[in-house]
Amino acid sequence: MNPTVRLVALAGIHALLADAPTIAEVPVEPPVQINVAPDGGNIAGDAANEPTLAVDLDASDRMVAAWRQFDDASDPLRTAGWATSSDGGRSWIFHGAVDPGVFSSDPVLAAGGEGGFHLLGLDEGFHSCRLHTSLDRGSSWAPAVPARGGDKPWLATDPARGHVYVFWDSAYSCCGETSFARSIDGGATFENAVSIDPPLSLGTMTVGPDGEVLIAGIVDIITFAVARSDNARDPAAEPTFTVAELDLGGSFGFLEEPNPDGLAGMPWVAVGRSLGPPRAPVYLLASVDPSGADPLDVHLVRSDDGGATWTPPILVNATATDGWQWFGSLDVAPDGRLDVVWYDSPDENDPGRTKVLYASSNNRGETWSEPTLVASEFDSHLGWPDERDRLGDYVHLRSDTLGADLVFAATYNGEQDIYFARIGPRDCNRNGIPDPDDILAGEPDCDRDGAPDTCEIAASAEADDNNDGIPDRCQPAPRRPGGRRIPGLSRARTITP
Ligand SMILES: [Ca+2]
Ligand SMILES: [Ca+2]
Ligand SMILES: [Ca+2]
Ligand SMILES: [Ca+2]
Repeated sequence: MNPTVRLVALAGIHALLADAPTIAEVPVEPPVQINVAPDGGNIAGDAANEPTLAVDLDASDRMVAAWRQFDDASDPLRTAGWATSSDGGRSWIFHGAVDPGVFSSDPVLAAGGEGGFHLLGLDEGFHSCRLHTSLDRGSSWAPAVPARGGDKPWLATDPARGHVYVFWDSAYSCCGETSFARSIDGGATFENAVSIDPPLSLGTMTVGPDGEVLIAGIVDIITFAVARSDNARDPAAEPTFTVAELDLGGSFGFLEEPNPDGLAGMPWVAVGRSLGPPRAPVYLLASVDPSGADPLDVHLVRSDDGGATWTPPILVNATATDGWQWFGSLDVAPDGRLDVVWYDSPDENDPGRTKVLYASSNNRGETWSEPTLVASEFDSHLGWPDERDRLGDYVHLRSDTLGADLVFAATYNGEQDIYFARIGPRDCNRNGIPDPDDILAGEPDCDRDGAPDTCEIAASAEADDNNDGIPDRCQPAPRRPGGRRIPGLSRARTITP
């Protein structure tokens, strides 16, 4: 079933274009299922949730997704399922488990340098993690290395420095009270774990423009926090953290009716990159239970001084405050635009009725666009895998110049499956101009599929064996001696001499 899509007007998705209108439509492509059979059809009887996404740093149409894959929804065994796309998420190849038959949970992906990817997984027993590294753009994975860790792990990379960072809940730690470990050799080995005081849990992590490491989490049920390290980037220093405790205007959401045995989402941290001053505003966002009858809303706070002071809580889902706004997730675009998605379950008599919405802000979170529908209604109560009554604990949103890529779990087949959605115009060469406009302006698209040739070659979606920047299958046909073209061989294929 294809979720229906509608377009709504909202502010500023074209903010990079000097002459762009301030109101623009946000196109959303119909979600595409990722955990599919080779023919693209649904695999019946499985369950899949907690997806994560990483985009190749050198070719944005090349992506890797991973998730908790239960091959049998009635069996608690899950593995790290993984899939790749070479066409910007329009289609996916599901490769199976990274470690077939081996328990792995809570997968988190991050891009490394030179087409590399890292995949962190939680081991059986929930007190250690392993890191897989792919040096072939997600096509295969090297054997995993120990990565310290523990339950509710998160992963971030600093490709410029070759650093890989792992964060986890100190209550489920591999090693005493610790919750953070660093690799300074591209994920080959990890240093001794360090602690963060006070300890944070259930968090996410990112790396800012100056190599600062930022971790979001909770200290207790009503206290959110952002931990910051300014020396993790220095390979000679042992990483240390300062922790800012924050009031997000509500308590941490979990065990809520749309997701009875799971979280209402993770606390997300993001940092602005090019707006300035301030150079790098820091944001924390989560679904929280505010005071009053409303069970759950998405709230955001911002710091413009590196985490010393923070704004009061800002309501993100301003036009849909009834019911549960859960799985609130945040990322920030290169120009500073904030992108947020959440699962919207407004019916208190039928809390499983859920759709996915998106909103953006072009003024550092002060005001938010009207929500755009990303994925039409499904029942979040369907297809719970054996272990617990939940649709996982999170989804994953990755912003770019003109929009965002989302991986999420939904039940359109009557069971839990993983989907990809493109929100906003595609900009595969990251020049701030939508692909169709680049093509209209002369960017070659020899197969007329709407994707510029340069992007398709970069993502290895098209072969370019002679390195001339023209996809081989668009190459003029070889000539016979005498100069006549061989009939029937123009664009589709070439002759091998
Ligand atoms: Ca399925
Ligand atoms: Ca609400
Ligand atoms: Ca472009
Ligand atoms: Ca093309």
